[in-house]
Parts: sequence; C-alpha cells; structure tokens
Amino acid sequence: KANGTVQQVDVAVVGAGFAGLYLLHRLRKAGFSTVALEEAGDVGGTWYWNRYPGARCDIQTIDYSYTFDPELETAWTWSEKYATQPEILRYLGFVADRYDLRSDIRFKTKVTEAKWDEATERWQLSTDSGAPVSCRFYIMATGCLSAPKPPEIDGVKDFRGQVYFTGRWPHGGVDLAGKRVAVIGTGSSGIQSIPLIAEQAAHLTVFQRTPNFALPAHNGPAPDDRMSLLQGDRAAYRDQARQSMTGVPYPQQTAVSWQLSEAERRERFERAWAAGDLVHILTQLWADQGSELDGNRLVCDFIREKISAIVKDPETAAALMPHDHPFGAKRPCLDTNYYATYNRPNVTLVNLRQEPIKAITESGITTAKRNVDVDVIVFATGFDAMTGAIRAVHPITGRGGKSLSDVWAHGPESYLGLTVEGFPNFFMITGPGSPSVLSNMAVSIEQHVDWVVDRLAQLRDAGFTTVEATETAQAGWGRHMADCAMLTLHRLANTWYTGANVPGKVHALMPYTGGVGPYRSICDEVTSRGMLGFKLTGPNVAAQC
Ligand code: NA7
Repeated sequence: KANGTVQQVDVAVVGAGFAGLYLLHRLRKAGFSTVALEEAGDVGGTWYWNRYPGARCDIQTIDYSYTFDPELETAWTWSEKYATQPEILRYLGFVADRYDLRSDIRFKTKVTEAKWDEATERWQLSTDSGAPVSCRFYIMATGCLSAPKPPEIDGVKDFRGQVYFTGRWPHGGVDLAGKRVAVIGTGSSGIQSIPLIAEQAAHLTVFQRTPNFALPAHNGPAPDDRMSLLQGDRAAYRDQARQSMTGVPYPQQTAVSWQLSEAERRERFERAWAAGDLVHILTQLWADQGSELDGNRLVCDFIREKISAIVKDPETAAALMPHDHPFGAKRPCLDTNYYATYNRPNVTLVNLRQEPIKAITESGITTAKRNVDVDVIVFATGFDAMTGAIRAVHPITGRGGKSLSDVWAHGPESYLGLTVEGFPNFFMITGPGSPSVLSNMAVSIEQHVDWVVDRLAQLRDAGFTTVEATETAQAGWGRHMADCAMLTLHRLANTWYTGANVPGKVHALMPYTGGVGPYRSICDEVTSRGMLGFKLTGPNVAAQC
C-alpha cells in the first residue's frame, strides 16, 4: 500500500538472514503487511557475507535448520555434518523461494534513520534507496555478528597489497596461489580459513593475539547416532532441543568432575574429542565444567595436551595453548587440520603477546621484533557483536526523542533481549539479553520470532496499538541476567560476548546465560500472566501492566 511516496506496512523488518526470512513468513501468515529491508543483494545474512575459504557452521547442520514446517524439513537434505557457507546460502535461497519471500524484500536498501512518531504511533524509516517506510511495528533481524570491526591497526591505508576481511569476502573468491599472505586473528573465521589459505599460499604468516581452544570437526556425513535420534522421532527431537540449555538436544550432565576417576574423565574427554561437536564437549563431560574453575581446568589441560601432541615445534605449540581464559568462556572453535597446519614449512605463527604489531607498512606488517613482507593481508578480526549492527546501521529514536545509542551508553539494557523501554513497538530478534549466541541460533530465532509474531497478532486482535517494556521489568531482567552470569565462567574472559574486543565498548556480558529452555519458559510466563512487564495502549484503553 503506497501513500504518496511512503511505503505503508504493518511491520518492517531489517535483515533477510535466518531471522528475517522466518519473520516474513510468520508475519504474512498472521495477516500483517510487511517489508524487509536488506543491505545485501540477496538473502542469507551472515551466510551472504562470510564467503571466506572454509566458512561453515559449527553447530551440526541437522540442528542448525528451520523446524517450523515438517515438510520443509524433509524437502531438504544436508550433504554434510557441518555444511559449507555455499550450501547454507543455497538452503536459505531455497526457503525464500519455497515461501515466495523475495517479493517482500527490498535488497540493497539500508535504513538510514528510524523515528518513533508519537502522534501517529508509527515508526518512520528513512532508507538510502527507494521509498521511506512507515510501519506500526519495527523489528531488527540484523544478526549478532554482522558489523565487522575496523582493523584498529595503524597504517592499513599505506599497505600496497590486497586487503580482505573474512566477514566481507569477495563473491568471486580470491586467488591466493603463490602469494605471501598474512592472517590477523585466530577466532572461528581465522581457524576455519587458515588451513585452506596455507594450502594455496606460497607462505602464510598468522598473527595471533589470543590463542583459542579448537577441536577437530571430523566433518563428513551427519553421524548415524544423531540421524537416528532425529529420524526416530523428529517432533520429540526438536522439542528436546527447544527445552534444552543450548538449543541442541543433549541431556543435562549430573556427574561432577571429582566424582569421576581420572580414567573415566579421560574416556569422556576422548569420546568428546572424537565426536567433533562443540555442544558435546561444552556440556557432556561433567556438570561443573562450565561453572567451576576446577572442573573447567581439567578440560583445558586435556586440550592443551592434544595441541602439544599435534604441533611438532614446542615453541609454536606453547604459543597456541590458551591459558588466559576458561574453556567455553570465549567461543571455542571447530577446525579441520588447524593445529596440524602449523607443521607445514610454509606457515609461521607470530605471537603478538610477545611481539605486538607496531604498524602496517607499504610492504607488510611490522611487529616489535620483525618486518613481515606480504602480498595480501586477511583481517579475521571479528565483529562489533550483538549491538554493532543495531547501533551502527542508523540512529533509532524512540519516545521523547531518546536515541537507542544514548540509552545504551552504559550497556545494552533490554527486557527479555526482545524490547527496550522507551521504544514502543520495537523488537529485536536475538538481541542482547537473549540466549542468542550462547545457543543454537536457529532454535533461538524460531522461538523469538514465534513469540513476537504471536504477541503482535494477539495484541492487534485485542485492539491494542502499542506495546512497550516497563522500566521496572527491564531493570529486573538486567538483575536476573547478572545473577545468571555469576553462575557461569563467561565473566572471566575478555571476549566479544562482553564487548571487550571493541575498544571503548561498554564491558557487559551481552547474551543471557540462563539457557534456551528456561528462557522459553520465562517468555511463556510473561504471556500467560497478561504480558507481565509490558505497558499496552490502544483506543479507549488506559495504560496497563
Ligand atoms: P572473533 O572470534 O572475534 O576473532 C577475532 C580474532 O581477531 C581474535 O583472535 C582476536 O584476538 C583477533 N583480533 C581482533 N582485533 C585484533 C587486532 N587489532 N590485532 C590483532 N588481533 C586482533 O571473530 P571471528 O570472525 O573469528 O568469529 C566470530 C564468531 O563467528 C565466532 O565466535 C563464531 O560464533 C562464528 P583477541 O581474541 O581479541 O585477542
């Protein structure tokens, strides 16, 4: 429906990745008119942009899939335990086609400003292409790892060679054959790409600031045990995932580390190492691995032992061993030949803890100890996670002219990670304050989207026009988040979960650590108790709680 040159819709969505696509589908089915505004040229979100060599999911693909439509589940078969980026992108394209979603997506369109208009009770969105949008509800489906972090190293502009960011990899790929390549960063993107870059490059120099824990993916066909669980009772398998702590159906461990003998612990660890599954190793060893330092240290020791057995040069092996954070407090990685890559004669590891980068020059990278001349620099330096995409895309101005950036100046406060006080009819999918990045994103996305769309339909049918978190509810959620965080080891690491990777960013653990199943129960309780913690308004309806 066009009104002059403004596109009028019930709901505007930002982003057409996993979350945006499912939102469009659900909103339409619930009878809302919608548009999704997407900066990229096609659907896919994370999987559109992250095309670097080796990019894959690291939650098993049978779990990292939509579950809302049983027919969709059987219409698509994954070829591997961990699908590659091109395969996941094809899947999302398949979903977009199957539900005809592209017709409601405006590609190559960035929202440049969003303002709540008190008089009309609508959001007014300006865009950098095409008509502005006026909507009743405004939903951010912008992803958690979608705003790449600037390099923060002096001299990048002086470099005469080629510069690439893993999070913005060229679509046609990059030919690195015979090149001298530097990779800066050893998070998931570095750890996935380094083995493949090493195979192509004449020489690869890896600049590592913080070593990370990684375990072998053992990729291949989806494992028989998981497949038979899924195929045995698909509905029960999916339901168990929804009620679990992580969004992947594994049972809760009850035995604590000190109840197990050394031999039993080793046996459990070896099984986890052989399974090649992050959720398995993060949750199935012993109950105190993620909450007590003693239980955690045992896991760290086992992994460090593996690193020293794989990497031949003792100095390189020592540099690759994490000592500064508990296992799981920083996002661990899945790899294919990562540690073994350092045994190649054409690979050098530079330990930035011993020799920090001083500058990037015309010809390469200078550290405190050496000059490394290269043809290509790959920045695998990560993202301004969780809040970056929401804050950076545009100013969002809520009630009384308050901007979201100002409101979040001391940390990203929210109610349930879904809404922010002062921003009526504004929602976030996997926002800060939700389990999001500490869970299987596919499961969290479906839960968030279902909850939000069900609420919008319910409120519309009951005649309400605005919904907004109360200050009290938001403060309470902040306290609950802090209490939950004290029960985990996440607070003991400087990571992108806490904002520590971005200079100047407020230090606060952003994801909710209470678990996927408990979070779902809380959201359901909010509903069953009459939208507890929300203020609703509508024609002839006084403010309620
Ligand atoms: P990450 O996990 O944030 O990794 C970024 C890496 O880059 C990490 O090793 C950083 O070291 C390093 N880094 C960042 N800035 C610098 C500078 N200025 N100098 C040297 N090294 C730097 O991002 P990824 O893209 O690998 O993975 C993101 C998530 O995607 C991943 O966790 C999965 O969930 C999927 P640091 O650790 O900060 O010392």
